Amino acid sequence: MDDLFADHDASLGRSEVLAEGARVLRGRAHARAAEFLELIDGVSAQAPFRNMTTPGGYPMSVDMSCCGRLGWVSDERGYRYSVTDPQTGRAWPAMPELLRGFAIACAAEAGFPDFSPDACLINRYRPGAKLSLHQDRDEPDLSAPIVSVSLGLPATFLFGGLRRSDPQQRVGLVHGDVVVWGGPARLRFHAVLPVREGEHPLTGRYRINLTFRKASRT
Ligand code: MD3
Ligand code: FE
Repeated sequence: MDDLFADHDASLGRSEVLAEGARVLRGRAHARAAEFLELIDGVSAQAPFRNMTTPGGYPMSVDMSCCGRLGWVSDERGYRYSVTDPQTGRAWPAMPELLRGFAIACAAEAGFPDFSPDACLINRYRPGAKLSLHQDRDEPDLSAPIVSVSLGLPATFLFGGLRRSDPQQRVGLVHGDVVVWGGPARLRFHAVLPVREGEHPLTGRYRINLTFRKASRT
C-alpha cells in the first residue's frame, strides 16, 4: 500500500465534494504532518517567512514563504511568480520530494492525474491573520489544479463562486485536511476568516497552509 496514505483507513470515505472540481480529502495529511512541518522548517531557514505588501501598499497579515522553482511574490508592483526570492536574492529552496509526491497523489485521487507542481506557497497564520476574498489567477496554465494542505490551528474557509458577489459556503479546515480544486472550480473566489486564538501540539499558535501550484506554462 502506498505509504503516503499511511492513515488511509482513518480517512477512508472522508472525501467531500464542495463543487464540481473541488474536493476536500479529510485528514489525508495527518499521518505525515510532523515530517511535513520539519520540511517546512528547513525551507523557512533558507527563505524566511515575511509579510508581503499588497499592490495597494498594505502589509498582508499572513506570513509567507515559498519553495520550488517559482515562488509567489507580491509588492507595490503587483503579484507575480519569480525564480528568485526578492528578500535574499537567491533561488527559492527546492520543493521537498516528499511534499511534491504527496501533492501529486492527492491531485490524482481528486481526478487530476497529470499534476506537476513547480511552486509551493507556504502561508503561516497567527491568531487574527486572514486572507481576503480573492481568486488565484496568476498562473498561466489554469488547466492545472491547486492542492492545499492545512496544518496546525483550524480555520474557516469561505468558498464562493466565479463572481465576487456570489454566495459563499463555509468549510471548516483542520490539521491534516487537504483541498484540491481545479477544472470548473479553479477560478472560484475564496477567503480565510481570521484564525482564532489557540494552541496546537505540533505548530503552537500557528496555522500553516501549503498550496501546490503549476506556475509555469510548460
Ligand atoms: C480555492 N490559501 O494561498 S487554500 C492562497 O488556507 C489561498 O491559506 C488559503 O487561498 C489558505 O491563495 C486557502 C484552500 C482552498 C480550498 C478550496 C478552494 C482554496 C480554494 C476552492 C475553490 C477555490
Ligand atoms: Fe487563494
